[in-house]
Amino acid sequence: HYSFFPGRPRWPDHRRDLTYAFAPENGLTDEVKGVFTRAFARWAAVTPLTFTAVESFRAADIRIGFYAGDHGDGEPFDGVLGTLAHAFSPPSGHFHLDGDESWVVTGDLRSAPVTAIDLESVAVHEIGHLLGLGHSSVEESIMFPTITSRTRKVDLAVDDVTGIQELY
Ligand code: TQI
Ligand code: ZN
Ligand code: ZN
Repeated sequence: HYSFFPGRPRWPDHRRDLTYAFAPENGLTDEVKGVFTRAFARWAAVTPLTFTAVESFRAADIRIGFYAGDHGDGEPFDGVLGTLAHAFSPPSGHFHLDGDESWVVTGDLRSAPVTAIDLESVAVHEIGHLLGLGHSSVEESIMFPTITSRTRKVDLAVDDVTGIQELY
């Protein structure tokens, strides 16, 4: 079953059209950016929320960046595997991914390194957190707190949709 963060934080009614931007220093390719666009679209399809990419990192509601190790927010990343990414509850908008992971953007996961992690799967999960969902006890849920390397899980389960629709 889905859960919310303590105090049930969410983006307020007057902030339904959210913007996102990528840390300029990451110099991400359009292919990588497209993974996030697809991940946002999965949540937009089941909520009144919209997500629009903007150029200004400073001005964006949701700020996405890849960082290795200590990156200044008191929650350092830990190298390969372990913590893969973290996102903070609304209305923080901080979405950080561990730059030391072997992120898989496209192609065959089976031929990827054993430690490879599917980027879109993690993005869909972290966006759930950014919107106010905690973890779920339902194994099929995107918000279930386990991910296996070289596995792709990107479709929202009924439990995810029920949870997010209770919030928005
Ligand atoms: N990052 C944790 C996560 O996103 C960070 C975290 C731990 C957390 N406890 C939390 C975030 C409580 C919000 C609330 O869950 S992670 C998974 C999953 C991670 C884990 O790197 O461990 C995914 C990132 F669900 F598979 F465990 C992505 Cl999909
Ligand atoms: Zn961080
Ligand atoms: Zn999580």
